[in-house]
Formats: sequence, structure tokens, C-alpha cells
Amino acid sequence: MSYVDEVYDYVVEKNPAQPEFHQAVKEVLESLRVVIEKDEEKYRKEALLERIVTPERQILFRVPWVDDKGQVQVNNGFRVQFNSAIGPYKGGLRFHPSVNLGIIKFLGFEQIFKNSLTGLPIGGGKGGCDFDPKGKSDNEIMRFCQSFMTELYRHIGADTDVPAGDIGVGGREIGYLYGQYKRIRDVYEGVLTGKGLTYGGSLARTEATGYGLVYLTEELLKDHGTSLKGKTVVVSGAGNVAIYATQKAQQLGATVVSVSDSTGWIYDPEGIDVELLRDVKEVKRARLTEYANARKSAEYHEKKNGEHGVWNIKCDVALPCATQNELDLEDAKALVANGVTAVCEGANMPTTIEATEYLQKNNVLFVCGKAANAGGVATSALEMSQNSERLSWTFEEVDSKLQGIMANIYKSISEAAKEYGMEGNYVAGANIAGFKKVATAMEAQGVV
Ligand code: NDP
Ligand code: 2IT
Repeated sequence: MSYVDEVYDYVVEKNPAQPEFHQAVKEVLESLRVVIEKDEEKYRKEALLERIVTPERQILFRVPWVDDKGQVQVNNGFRVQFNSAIGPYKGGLRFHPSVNLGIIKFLGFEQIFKNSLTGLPIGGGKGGCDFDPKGKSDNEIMRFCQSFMTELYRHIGADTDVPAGDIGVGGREIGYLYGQYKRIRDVYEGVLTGKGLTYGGSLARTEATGYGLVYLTEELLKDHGTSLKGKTVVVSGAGNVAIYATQKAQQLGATVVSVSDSTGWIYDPEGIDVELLRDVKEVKRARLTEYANARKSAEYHEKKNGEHGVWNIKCDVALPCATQNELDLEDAKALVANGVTAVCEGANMPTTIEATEYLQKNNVLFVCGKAANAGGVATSALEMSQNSERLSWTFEEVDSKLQGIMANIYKSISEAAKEYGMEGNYVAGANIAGFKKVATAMEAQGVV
């Protein structure tokens, strides 16, 4: 059996009941097959793949807190410190009721390669909690974040592990987490990114993932002789990534006709009104029905079982920006039938493996999240640099660095795909280019 297949079987056996983690590993290992099989005995002897699929450290902890009625609640906290070969662990925290160890491991594993692609010195990690922020008061969110940090603080630090936001964790949560870290440790350091601008945050971090996604999409289209100008774009999600992807795509002349959340979606043929969307989602923290109520051109559709939501809308470009496995084979077929030309992932692993293969087979330009959404973590690394030098850069300075990073990512993933005879396969290109730097660093550092 080939080494790649042996390691995939090993992962499934050692990590039972973690389907998202298996899926993320499968995608990476399939891409690496060409690299590994050139020098299989060396890699097998070093057990390089077993090492890269095994987290360096996994922390599981209890998060007790008291709700507004005086009832004690208990949640499960996680931090997976996956790989520190090229820098301190770096990756977000997700607060969502679906969070479990397998989901955090898939996210942490992908983060290793994504962070490598940024060209910046950051290792891979991810964390979170099965806490549901929906419907909680500000005080409940604060008490929960304080309890979460009361355990997490001992495992993180500006040069050790630097968490940030993800689903359910934005500026408000980062603020409460930072306050509690500072109180316990009595150090003022850049231990989290995505901080507020008054206490060490970076300009453009809020926008960075969505903007970066669109910068990369524009590079991709440019390389294929076109651009976003005049294109119809479908976006899923209505959170941090979706909002700023929509804003930037429209600034570049596209019309974004949809957004979605966990209960429904909006079709707005005149183009999403980003200021209204921000007010509904960032300020009021309300449902998308509020958006539809405030805008004549918008239709609201309730999500029903078996319905395929935004992927049935005719578009040129699709940007999935909500969550994992939200775009399946049926959705991919609908997109292709409607003439989609490019799909770039704002979310982490939003497209199933079958859907990805279908899109690629049908000549849809497809860029996976590791490359396409790396602008968020890249700008987090820029926030770390600013914190280290105790300076802050202008919006334009950060934004122009972000543009340069996304252009470099596109270049390195297309070149890696070409080098291994898979021109245009940006999934393979991203996994190979991300892997090579990490593997070289691991080999140089010996068996650790
Ligand atoms: P937010 O919490 O800001 O927004 C998430 C959006 O997705 C919300 O509209 C939410 O709906 C929807 N959503 C979440 N879970 C589900 C679900 N199970 N089913 C349907 N809809 C769902 O998160 P972000 O925008 O930060 O993250 C979106 C994606 O982007 C995630 O995959 C994340 O890992 C990835 N990502 C984020 C980065 C960042 O910097 N924030 C960087 C790189 C990737 P509702 O409002 O109803 O909850
Ligand atoms: O998935 C991701 O890259 C993020 N949620 C951002 C991580 C970070 O450290 O900024």
C-alpha cells in the first residue's frame, strides 16, 4: 500500500467519529501524493506524514458560567495546537453549538497549510467551544468569555499561541477575552488578534478575510483574461467574511445578489446594500428578515430541509462564506448548469469533496479556502508585527500589504500546480505549496 494511503487509514483508525477531520486530511493527502511518491521511503522513515496529521498538543477543558437567571451552565472548550514548525500556533476560536474536537482538528489542520501560504511566520492552531452565543445577553457573553480565558490563558502567549476570531467570535468577544487575559497575566501583549483599535488592533483586520478573498478572486479572473467588473456574484453567509467580501466585490464593479444565514437567505437582484446588512448583522445582531423588511428589492427565503438555497441562483462567481460542507454535489450541479465560471471559498472547507471534483471536472475555476481566505490570518500576523514594534500602520498600508500577500498566494499556488503537472488545479497547488515549507522546517528541526 502506498504511504499516503497507509497514513489516511491510520488517521481514520486513530481519530474515530471525526468525519470533518478525515475529510480535510483526505483532501491534503490526495494532493500530496505526487510529492510524497517521488521520495516515499524517505518520508516513511521520517514518519513525516504521521507527524503532520497528529497535533502537537490538544487541550480540552470545562467552561462553567452563570446565566442571567442564576443557572450554572457548562460548556466544552478546546484548543488544538497543531504545528509550530514555522511559527507560534495561530488560528481562530469558534463559538457555535456544533463545535466538537473533530471540527476543531479539521480547522487546525487546514490552518497549518493556510498559514504557510501567507509567507509569514505562523504555525497552525484552532480552538473554540460548543457555546451558542445566539440570544445571550452582553453580560452572559462576558461571563462566558472570562471563564473560557480563565483556563485558556495558561496555554497561550504572544510568542506561543495567538488565537483570534472565527464563527461566533468577533470584536466583542475578543475584547472580553483580552481583558481577562491581561487581568490574570498582568502583561499587555499581542496575545490575541482582531483586537479593537484602541487596544492594539490593526486597521483592516475586520475587513481582511472578505477583502482578501475578493483580491484573490480578481487575480484568478485576471489570469484568465477577465475580472469581477460586471459579474453577478452569489455569496453565502452574512457574517464577517460574507459582509466584507460583498463590499469589496461591489467596489470592484460586481453585483452581489445574495447573502444567507442559518435560517434563510436573501435574493436581492439590485445588489446587496452592505450598510443595511451591517446594521442588521453587526449592530442589531438580527435575522435577515430585518434586511428584507427594510429593502423593497429583496426577497427573503426561509431555509427548508432539502432546499439548496443560494446555489440555485444564476451567477458568474460563487463565494461560499458561511460554514463547512454547505455546498454539496447537487449545489455544484446547479451552479454548473447556470453557467458559473469561478468558485472561491471564503469559509473553511465549505465545498464537499464530491462537489469540488464536479466543479473541477466541469472547468470551473476553483480555489480552496486555505488559499482564498488566508487574508484574515495574514492580517492577523500583520497585527502581531505591529504589536511587537508597538506601532500601528495606516489602513492603506495594511490593505496594500494584504493585496500583495493575496497576489503572492495566487502565484505560488498556480506555480506549484504547474510544477507537478496539474495546471489549474489550485487545490493541489495550495496543498503542495503550503506543505513544502512546513515539511522543510520540520525536517530541519529533527524529531520533535
Ligand atoms: P460569523 O460568525 O461572522 O458568520 C458566520 C455566518 O455563517 C453567519 O451568517 C451564520 O449564520 C452562518 N452560519 C454559521 N454556521 C452555520 C451553519 N451551521 N449553517 C448555516 N449557516 C451558518 O463567522 P465568519 O464570517 O467569521 O466565518 C465564516 C466562515 O469563514 C467560517 O467557515 C470561518 O471558519 C471562515 N473564516 C473566517 C475568518 C475570519 O477572519 N473571521 C478567516 C478565514 C476563514 P447565523 O448568523 O444565523 O449564525
Ligand atoms: O480560519 C481562519 O483563518 C481564521 N478564523 C482567522 C485566524 C486568525 O488567526 O486570524
